[in-house]
Amino acid sequence: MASGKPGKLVKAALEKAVEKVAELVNPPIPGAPGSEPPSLEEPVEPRGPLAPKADQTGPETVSPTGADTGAPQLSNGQQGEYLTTSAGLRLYDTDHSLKAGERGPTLLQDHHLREKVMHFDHERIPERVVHARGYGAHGVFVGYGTGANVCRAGFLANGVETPVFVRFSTVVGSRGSADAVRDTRGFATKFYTQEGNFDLVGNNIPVFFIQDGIKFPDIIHAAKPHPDREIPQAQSAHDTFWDFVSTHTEATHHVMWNMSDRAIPRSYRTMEGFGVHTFRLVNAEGETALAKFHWKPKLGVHSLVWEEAQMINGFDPDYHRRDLADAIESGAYPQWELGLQVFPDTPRQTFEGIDLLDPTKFVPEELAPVQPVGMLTLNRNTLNYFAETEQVAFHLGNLVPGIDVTDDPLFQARLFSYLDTQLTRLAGPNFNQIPINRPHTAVNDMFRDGFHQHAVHAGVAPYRPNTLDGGNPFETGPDARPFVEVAQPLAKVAKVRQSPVSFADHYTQPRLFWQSLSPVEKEHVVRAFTFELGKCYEQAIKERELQVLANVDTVLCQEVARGLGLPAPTVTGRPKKVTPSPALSQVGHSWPVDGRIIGIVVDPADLDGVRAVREVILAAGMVPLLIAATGGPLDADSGLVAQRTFLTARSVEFDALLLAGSPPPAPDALPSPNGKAVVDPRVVLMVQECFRHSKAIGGWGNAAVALEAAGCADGPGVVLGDDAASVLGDVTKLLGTHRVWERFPASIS
Ligand code: HDE
Repeated sequence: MASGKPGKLVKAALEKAVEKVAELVNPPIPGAPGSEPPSLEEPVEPRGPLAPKADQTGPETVSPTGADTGAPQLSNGQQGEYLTTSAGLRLYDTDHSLKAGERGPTLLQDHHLREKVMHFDHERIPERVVHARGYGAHGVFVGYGTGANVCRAGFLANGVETPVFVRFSTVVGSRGSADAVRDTRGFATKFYTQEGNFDLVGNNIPVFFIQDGIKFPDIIHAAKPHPDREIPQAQSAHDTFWDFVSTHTEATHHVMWNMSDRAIPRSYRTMEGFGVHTFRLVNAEGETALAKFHWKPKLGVHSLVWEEAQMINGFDPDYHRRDLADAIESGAYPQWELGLQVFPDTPRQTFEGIDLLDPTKFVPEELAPVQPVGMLTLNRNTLNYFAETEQVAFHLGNLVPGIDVTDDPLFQARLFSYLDTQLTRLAGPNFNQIPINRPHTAVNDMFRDGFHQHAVHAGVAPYRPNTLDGGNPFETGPDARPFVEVAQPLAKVAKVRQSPVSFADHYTQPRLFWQSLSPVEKEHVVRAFTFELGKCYEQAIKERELQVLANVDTVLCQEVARGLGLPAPTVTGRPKKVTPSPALSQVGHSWPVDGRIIGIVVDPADLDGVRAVREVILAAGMVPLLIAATGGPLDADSGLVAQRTFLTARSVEFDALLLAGSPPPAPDALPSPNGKAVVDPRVVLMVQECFRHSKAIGGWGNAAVALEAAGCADGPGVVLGDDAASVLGDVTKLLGTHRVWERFPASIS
């Protein structure tokens, strides 16, 4: 049948091809809510649930007792075309309750109304008592085999791939609090190994506030909002926090890190992770070693600046979770190398004079290098936040053969707490049967019953020894790699409520940390202390903390005292000399730029330049966001679309800013005070903020006009040129070093 018009199939194929081409020109910016764009009208044709987005998967479909069910990934989700009750009964109406007449009272008989509202009433569970605000993703860990000489854990063997789930978090804030607050970040990893789940529940700071778990309720009560007014939310800049840490000086080291740039990470992807405690490792020969776990991000360690962080908390409270999800969706999979610092397992359990059982101390990498043992890649977003990220339950007692605990008193208390807390949070003892927590290996624990029992156990004899169930389950013999605690000899001791003398030095390592920072990082620490103490009401608390700082470093104390308008006290102890650890500084390196976001202020006169630059940015694995006076297509045929407008864009969303010109004030701009603005004031503000936050800025065409209007025409990290491509090249190099710190030379040396 020869006809001039294309047939239905050909037409569909053509449309698909056009879509594909459009996608290549305009790859989707991550973050679309679903896998298909919605129709304009409400659909009426019954169909099954939509497939998830390509970057999303749920937990693997193993049974509550670890068997591979072979079930399709989505078998745990909604099924079928039709609305049903939770018992599978199809419903014809879910919008009207059953009433005695149109205007009559609702009938108790309405089982659907009661079930729907009953379930809704109980949708919330208690948030975590700490680390309530968090975000998770799935990934894979691949062992290098290099850890085998010290650790026999199977997942560290060469080439072994282990599925993992990672949850990042802040500590202090509630579940709905903002991401970019000044706080320690949690970095908790569940490895679903063939020998059972191993949970590495660490932080992005290598030391902790307290040396003994019995103090945990105290530090957390002090850091959480004041109990009378329940303010402030998710921050330490208040009296109770500083009251506690200024009196409890073993917190000083952790406080130093919290006042540093480490506590305001640019992204979860640019954070280090630390197991904090010393672990005891065992190799195949049964030899033991002490070790600390480290996660090293492939993108380097990179932070926000404080003003930027505060703005982000208003403009985009979901900044870190959005960043992680978008990076994974766009294929910029974040990676961390797992590393070990290994120490001989001596009876004193010290290394170079550092007590390895004291969690307020770390071992500088210059003394014990971090040896890489494997690579973590996060490559899948969750299907459902609640089912996965909220219900995941980590536990330090989830250990595998080859990894054992030490007597660090913080570690010991945690071994109790993580199990205990789930009883309330996840309502009962069966939380390991929740899909995200299920091991990927056989479970035969003889635990029975309890709330939310998912397993359906056969047999009559859940006890040992038994003969009625054929003796099952059996204990594992020594040849089959059971978990055996290291038979650590104990000294002749008395029962005491005391810490070892070595735990009493609270200042040497905080000084080491301070002295290892670059001038600009020191300046940030000074400002953070001054900000936080400046927010306290009580003079006595400020003075007490200044005394603590005097014992850390004179310059630090003097600078903070000056900002607070208080006299600087003098040192009371005898400070020990320290050797700085250059590895602690975040400044002075160059890193990959994957997933970094570049804002491009569009000039309609130079769409070719914009398109060319955009393509290079995409090819480099970064994300270009086009900013124009109004949203939508930039012209009829270029295929370019503005993702942000002058109204919706704000500098904090970008790592660098490019100006393709100097757009005049758009119709929705507020008039300038003198009525003479030549550049849109929102663009001027974006330039000024990027400049203040030490971000790279590039421009071509008549971009100089906007830079002049912003008062930022020159200075380090401002690149002006005629050729868009070479401007972008220079800006990309600057991005590799994270910030243009030279722009504002530090006053502290
Ligand atoms: Fe935790 N901690 N912690 N903690 N912690 C919890 O467990 C606790 C400590 C850390 O994403 C809770 O399931 C005590 C150090 C992370 O789900 C709770 C002590 C480090 C997470 C608990 C500590 C951490 C938690 C709250 C002192 C770094 C989030 C909900 C002995 C090495 C895990 C939960 C997630 C969560 C108790 C000290 C890291 C209450 C008693 C040190 C990353 O069990």
